[in-house]
Amino acid sequence: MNRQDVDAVVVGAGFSGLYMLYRLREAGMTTRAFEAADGVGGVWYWNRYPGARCDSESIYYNYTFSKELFEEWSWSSRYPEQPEILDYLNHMADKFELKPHITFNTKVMKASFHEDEDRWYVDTESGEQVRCKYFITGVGCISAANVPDIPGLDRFEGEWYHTGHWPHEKVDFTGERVGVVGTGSSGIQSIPVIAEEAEHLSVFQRTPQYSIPANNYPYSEEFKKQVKNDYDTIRRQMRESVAGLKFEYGDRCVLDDSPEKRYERLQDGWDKGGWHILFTYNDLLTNEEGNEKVASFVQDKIKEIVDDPDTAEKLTPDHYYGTKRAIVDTNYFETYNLPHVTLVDVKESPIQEITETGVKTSEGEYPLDALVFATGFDGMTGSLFKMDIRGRRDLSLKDKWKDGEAVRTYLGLATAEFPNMFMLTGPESPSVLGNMPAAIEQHVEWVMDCIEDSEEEGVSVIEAEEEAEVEWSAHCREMAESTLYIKTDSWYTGANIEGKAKGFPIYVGGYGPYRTICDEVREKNYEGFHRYQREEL
Ligand code: NA7
Repeated sequence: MNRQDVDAVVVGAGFSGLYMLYRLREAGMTTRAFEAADGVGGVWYWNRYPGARCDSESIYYNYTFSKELFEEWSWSSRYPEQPEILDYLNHMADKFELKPHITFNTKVMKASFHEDEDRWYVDTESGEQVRCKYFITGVGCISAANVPDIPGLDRFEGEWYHTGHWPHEKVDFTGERVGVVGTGSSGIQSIPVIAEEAEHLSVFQRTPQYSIPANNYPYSEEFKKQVKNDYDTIRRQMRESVAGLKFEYGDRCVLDDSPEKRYERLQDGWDKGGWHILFTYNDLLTNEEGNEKVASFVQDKIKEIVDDPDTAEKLTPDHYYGTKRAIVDTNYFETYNLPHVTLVDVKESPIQEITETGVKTSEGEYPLDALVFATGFDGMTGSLFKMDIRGRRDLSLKDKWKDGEAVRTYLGLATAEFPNMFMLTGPESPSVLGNMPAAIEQHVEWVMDCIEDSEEEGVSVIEAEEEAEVEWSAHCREMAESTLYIKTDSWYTGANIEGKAKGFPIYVGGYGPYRTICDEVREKNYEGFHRYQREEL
């Protein structure tokens, strides 16, 4: 077999894979990068559904490693839309001439560590094999699409789509009866836009969600100029804050305020839009009574917006606010006031099957020309498990992390028995609880430092120690258990995927503190990692 030998293989060409590839190449390392799609972008390549946009504010949703890149790019509005993010990532990849170093349309099927050589062997779908020292995954943590196993889908005579695998050509719903299953971020963003076209829209909701108006607006030319002058501040906020953008928790607890003052603050957050409410109080995610007060504010808003009381009741969530990923919308609840939009509560009347012509629930059939699954992803581990990753003694990652509770990593970056493998935005890192590009830059920079330090010191193998990862996992779990996150089913816990064991493989301590921990590990000569030269074996 014709096998290439390189220093590092990177899987994925989204935000994380692109930056990792750039840094490796800057360091003079030989690389291969593989990407399943025929272009860069990662989740932003695939998530092209109507209304797709990011819920981080644009000026934070970019890299800051290059001041020049930051200054030459201008976002058009407060929240970046999918086409603009994709343009940005293409611009970055072109600027740094990364595309010639990426093999597109190619899935990595298998990666196995050969202990006798301390090398990874990476096999692709096209039959190519590459041998490398470092195996780095930039596969995202919410990128393995979940299409629910509803009987009859194969019989459906209309078109069906998953929001995370949207066709490239525009899908025109004009004059069609459309069904949307799922009301997470993707459903909530796409429902108002689909409703503008469809003749009739039926929304199949399993769990109602809190959502806050985005209050989106175009950036003025003056603001765009000002942002370029604020590079240092924005970079610092992204690196040091708790969630990788401008927000910091203040010193106020929910119950510190009188009901009137609390209403005033929450109303202010509601008017500003986006994630403001989430950061108004510092104990929102730890204090049940406080959380209920904030939840009740949003519940009342839903009932004010939605005209029909029965529909409003069905749209009103009863879980703790903020414990599912906070959603930001444009006209979501207002859409249910349109005469051609119907809400179907599938907890009350479950979907029984999909027929040739629609969706059948226990209460009857909804005739449909098109069906959209906005049913999310097998989060955290799904995209890693799509590859057959094997460490020492042919141990598969899937077997090592057999169920949710068994996910074990050290810092979310590495896992014992899988030497020289690094995961960008891996399970048990804090990345999904904030602004991803900020988490990604930190991960890539730490991994690059680690590789360069090792190369300089002549260390050929670096592997998380079992003890360190047991401790890190226990720490992550303990911290999660002190919050309300674990009291709500979500893709964070794995509860959205049938048969997946529940856990909470996320570090909830925040980006800033996590960065400090990672830096300390490096300062202590990679404490918790076993590093050696092959000769020592
Ligand atoms: P999410 O947030 O996981 O939302 C998926 C939605 O689909 C959610 O409402 C689910 O209900 C629903 N769902 C999942 N399976 C089913 C079945 N079988 N029947 C009915 N409804 C179902 O995914 P998104 O794509 O919206 O967003 C993912 C992330 O991307 C988001 O958090 C942002 O970070 C960006 P459930 O709540 O599980 O009862």
